Formats: sequence, C-alpha cells, structure tokens
Amino acid sequence: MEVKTSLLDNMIGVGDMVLLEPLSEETFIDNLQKRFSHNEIYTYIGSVVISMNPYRSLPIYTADKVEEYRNRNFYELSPHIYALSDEAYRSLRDQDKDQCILITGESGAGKTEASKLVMSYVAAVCGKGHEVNKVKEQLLQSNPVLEAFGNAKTVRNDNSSRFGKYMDIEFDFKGDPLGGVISNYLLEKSRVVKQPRGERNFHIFYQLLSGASEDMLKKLKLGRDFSKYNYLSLDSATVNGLDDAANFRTVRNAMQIVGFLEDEVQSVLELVAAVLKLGNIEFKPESRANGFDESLYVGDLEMCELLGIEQLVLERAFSFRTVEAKMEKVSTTLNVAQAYYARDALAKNLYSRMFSWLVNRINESIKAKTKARKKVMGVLDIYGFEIFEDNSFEQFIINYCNEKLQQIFIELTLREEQEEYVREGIEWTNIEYFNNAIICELIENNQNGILAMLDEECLRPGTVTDETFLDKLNTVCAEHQHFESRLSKNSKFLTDHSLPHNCFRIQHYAGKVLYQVEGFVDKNNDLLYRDLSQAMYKANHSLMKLLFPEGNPAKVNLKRPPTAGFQFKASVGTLMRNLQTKNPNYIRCIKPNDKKAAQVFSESLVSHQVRYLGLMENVRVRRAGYAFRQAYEPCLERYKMLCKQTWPHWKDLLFFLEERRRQCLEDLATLIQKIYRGWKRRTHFLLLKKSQVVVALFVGVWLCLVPLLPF
Ligand code: AOV
Ligand code: MG
Repeated sequence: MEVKTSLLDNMIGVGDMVLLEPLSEETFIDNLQKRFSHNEIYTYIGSVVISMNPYRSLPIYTADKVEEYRNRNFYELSPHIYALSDEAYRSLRDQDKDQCILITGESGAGKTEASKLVMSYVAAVCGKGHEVNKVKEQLLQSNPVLEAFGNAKTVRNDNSSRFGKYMDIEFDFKGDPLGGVISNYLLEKSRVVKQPRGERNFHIFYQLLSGASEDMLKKLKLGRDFSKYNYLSLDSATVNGLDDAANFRTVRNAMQIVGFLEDEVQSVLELVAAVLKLGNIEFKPESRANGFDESLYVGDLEMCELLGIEQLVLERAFSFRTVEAKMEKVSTTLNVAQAYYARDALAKNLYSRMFSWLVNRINESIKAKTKARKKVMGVLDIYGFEIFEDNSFEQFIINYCNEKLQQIFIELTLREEQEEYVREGIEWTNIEYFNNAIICELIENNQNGILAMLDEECLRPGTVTDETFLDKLNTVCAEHQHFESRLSKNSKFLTDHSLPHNCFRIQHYAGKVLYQVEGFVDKNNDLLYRDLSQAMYKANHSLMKLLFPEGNPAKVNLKRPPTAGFQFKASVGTLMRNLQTKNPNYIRCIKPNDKKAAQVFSESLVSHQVRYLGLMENVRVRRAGYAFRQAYEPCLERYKMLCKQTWPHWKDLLFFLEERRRQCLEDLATLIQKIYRGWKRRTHFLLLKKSQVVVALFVGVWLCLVPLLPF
C-alpha cells in the first residue's frame, strides 16, 4: 500500500505513530517533540488523534484549511483535528452511524478548544440556507454563554471548565443540522464563595463589573471595584490576555443570538449581582438574656431591593432553622457561624441553579423543531483530571468522571479489540495494559464503593462528620485488604502511615491524589435550609421563584433529595451508556508544559501523560492488528447483489456465518474475492446509495411519462 508522504516525513516526524520505526517510548516522545517544534500539533495513532496544546494561535484553522480537509479521506492529508471531524461527519451523513467525539486529557490540555474546533468545522461543512445557518449560529454561540458562567481561572488553566458538558448535535437525513441538546454535569459551585489562592471566581462576575455600562451597574446596584466584594478573590482578579469587558460584550451578543429575551438577560444579571451582594452580608454576635449567642443580621438592603424580598423575611431566614417532621415544626436559632454557613449555602445554590436554568433555556432555543428521526453527533468536553495542593469533594468527582472516560477508551480500543482478534481465530500475542476498572469499582461499587459509603454515612441517623466517614472508609478498605477481596488485591486506596490527618489517598490512573476529607459530607448532602428556599420563593422576582420551587409552602416535600454523589454517579452512568451506542472518535489532548507557555516541551510531563493515557499500548495494538474492519451484516447487505451466494438471500449467509463463525472465515474470504471481482466487472450503478437510486427511479418514471402528457 502506498503511504502518503505527509505521514512519513522525516523532517517533521511521522504523522501516524503506527508507522514509527523502531517503536519505543523514547521514539514516541521524540516524534511528538519533533512535530511539536514544527507546529505540527496533531499526530495519529491509527484513527485516534493526539493533540498537543500549542499555547498560541496557529494559522491552521482558516477557511482555506476547512476547504482543504472537506470530503478528503482521513489519511490523505497531514494529521489534523479537521480530518477527524470530517470523517465523523461523513460517516454520520453517508453511513447513518451516530457518532461521538470523546475528548480527554488533563486540565489545560486543550479539550475545550478541541471541542469548539470540531463544532466549528462541522458547522462550516454542513448544510446551507437561512434557517440552517441560524441553527448553526445558535449552537456555536451557546459556547461563550456557558463558558462565562461555568469556566474560571485556575492554577492549571486560565479558562478552566468547572462543569462537564455533553452536547448532542442533531442532523436530518441529508446531514443538515436541526438543533442540539446540552447536558451539564455537576458545576463546581463551591467556587462561588471561595477560591483557592491564585484562582478566580466564575468569569461572569468580573465580566459584568468590567463590561457593563454605568447605567446597567446602577440598575444592578453594583460598583466596578472588585475589591468591594467578598466573593471575588483579589490576588488574581485580572488575568493576562483576558479582556473581561470585551468578553462581556461577546456574551451579551451570544445570549441574544441564542434567543434570550432582554428581560431574561436582565433577570440573570440581577441574580449574578445578588450573589455578589449576598457575599457582603455580615452577621455579628448578639448575646441574649438567656446566655445564647445569636447572630444579628447586618445585611445589605440593596440585595432585598434588587430581588424584591422584604428585609425582614431575609433576616428571619438567616436567624432560624426550621426542621419539619410529619406533625411538628421545630425552629432553632442560628449562631454567627451557622448564619455565615447558611449565607454561603444560599449563594452556591442560587448560582448553580441559575446555571442549570441557563442550560435548559439554551436547550429550549436550540432544540430541533421536528420530531423526525435524527442522526446524532455527541461532543463530550468534561473537566480534565486535576491534582491540586488541596483536593476536596469536587476534585474527587472530577477525577472519577475522568476514570470513567479512560475506562471507555480502554474497553473499546484495548480490551475489546484484542478479544475480538482472539474470537475471530486470528493469531494474536496479548498486549498487556493497565485496566482502571478497579479504580472505578473502588469509587462506584454499590456496596462498598467510596460514594456508597459516603451516602450511607450521610443518611445515617446520629452524629455524622467527615471524620466518621473517613473512619468508615479506612475500616472498610482495611477489611477488604484483610479478606483479600477483589478490592484489596489491586487496591488503589492507599492506606500508609504517612497520610496527613483527615486525608485519604487514591492511586488514580493519572497519578496519586491526596483528598482532604473536610467538607465531603456537607457537599454530598447538599442541603439548603428550608427557611432560605422559602424566603427566596417569596421574592418578587420570577426567575428567583422558579429556581426555588421547594420554597412553595403549598408543596412541602419531606422526602430527602438524592445526594450530590448519587446524582453524579447516575448521570455519568447514563452518559457512558449513551456514548457506547455511538461510534467513538477519540481526541487525546496532551499538555506540553505546566507553565502555559508556547514552544516549551517538557519531556517528563509528556511521558507521564503518554504513559497514563495508555498511548503506547494503543499503538502496539494498532500495529499488530488490522487497520480497517467492517461488520458482516452491513458488508453483506451492501454488496449482496454482487454474487449469487448472497443474492437475494444474504441474511441466510449471515446466519450461517454466525453459526459457524470460525469455519466460515475461509468461505468468507473466498466470497469477498468473488464480490471484489464482481464489483470490478459491474457498473458503479450497483453501488449507488439508496437515496440516489430512489431519485434515479423517480427521474426515470417521469421521463417515461412525459410523452404521455397532454401538452
Ligand atoms: P482544557 O479544557 O483541556 O482544560 P482548554 O481547551 O481550556 O483546556 O485549553 C487551555 C488553553 O490552552 C486555552 O485557553 C488556549 O489558550 C490554549 N489552547 C488549547 N488548545 C489550543 C489550540 N489548539 N490552539 C491554540 N491555543 C490552544 V480544563 O477545562 O481546565 O480540563 O477543566
Ligand atoms: Mg475545558
């Protein structure tokens, strides 16, 4: 087979790692480095695309490039994310196969940028016309809106996604876009009230204060000065290269294109302002005659004016906690610490509910307007694996999600592929790889997984603290080690004596992470005092009312809501099942250095990622295996008319093949040869697609009818 020179150019390295000679980790990294230094940031492993973050804008995403890659075969041109996007789109359009684009890599590796590049490429090559263009524009403009409210600067990434996003883009039978559906996964809401050193709150806060007109700020009762707001960190309030004011204009424009009404935008911004004002509410201790310290609200009246809440109502909500049981109601007063806790819980809930509302509102605008069957391309962009100095519940959830995605990759590209060769009777030397199923199990097992134990602890009556949860974790995992159960044999729950106080450590696929247990119970419970939701429901603000439906006194629900961990596990499970029904396309993003710097290639950092992503094993399986596969059924169906054994009863042969799979391989090889010979002899007419045949028949019938017409 002729190999394209673009894939084997020695000067710029080898475009497809499958062709790399000799293959070792050293030559693999060398090849990446050589290509990176020539701005060749994409490299293939067969059909998998490795993408190195260049940390600077490269002239490789122009309209000319789009034209260059349009309708070209995957290996025809040099590696590019556009080639993968084109391949996925054409398979969806021409072969009617739903696709998903799985983008993985650690925080700052370039997943979000990659997802936007895929979307913009597909938008550029699919369909035309006023309505279609409107749909495309709305789909693309949903990105800046969600990034403003769901992304923030972290120490790893100046535009870090703090929520998981999966977007289904829907197409009609011609491949024209019809609309889309976005699913969001657990926003890191703790950021609203507190940010780690060197990080910021969500972009929208800074954008609003920097970019809003004087008039708007006056209406929202806000000032421009970040330092006036307790919820905004000051040590990194401005970020190099980030123009908050300009971005605010982009977001407002995007909201308009997506279809938000002016009133809705105003309501959302009022809630953003309300969160900032909540952060400025203060409480001071007040000693009562009975000796108890109660909190005294010294709040900001403006917040009440903004949301149409009576100050007395808010004051009461911050002073008492009412617990309702079946027949009785018990109210206890809050002390200062509890009042601050209630305030922060309200701010976090308000913001995250508003974020979910935004996603739903966008979905309402971008949803397909037809009920006809759709072809779907799913694009997944989640928060990347992260290890910080302090890792809490949020990192635990984020890293669990990354484990699940790595698991899909391992299952489909390493395990199932190798098993298939063995099943088909092909001579195969097993290639070893690390299967992270054991880590997923440690976290999500229904009986003794960490999430199940956390839930059990949260629902247990009596005094429950983070420490009691940690004790339980240690005891259960130690027990398993004792009994040498499956968990213990490969236990990734590390219990050595060097662990700091109140911590546990997990050996994740991408590295060891030390988790501080503080806040786990609280964040998993995710409870909001009913007094607060009732106060919010009383607001004279329609969006606020909508966000706190449980505050409606007519609808008191005594049932405990599901925990955050439970909900997350369930939604990730649904996502994984959904992804497995689609044809996967992988983009493996790699971060070249930890400094967010252009043209810096840290060999050790890249090797670490290559190792944990399982890329070497991926190349080995690809090299030893076959580059192209086709399932029996579509193959026989498509070529049935080319030889007499399959025409017209091709299904009989399929059944026969299934029955005697091994013995039939030779028969099949002969059959394929016959089909090939037949194909060479016959005209291309036989290979026309169904739709083309229908059109040809239609035109044919018309041509026959024309002489019979009376004119
Ligand atoms: P992430 O999505 O993988 O991290 P991003 O896609 O946000 O990472 O990329 C981080 C930054 O790297 C971007 O803001 C860009 O400045 C730069 N970058 C990434 N890809 C490219 C590219 N192809 N061309 C130019 N610059 C790029 V996280 O969301 O933190 O997991 O959670
Ligand atoms: Mg991201």
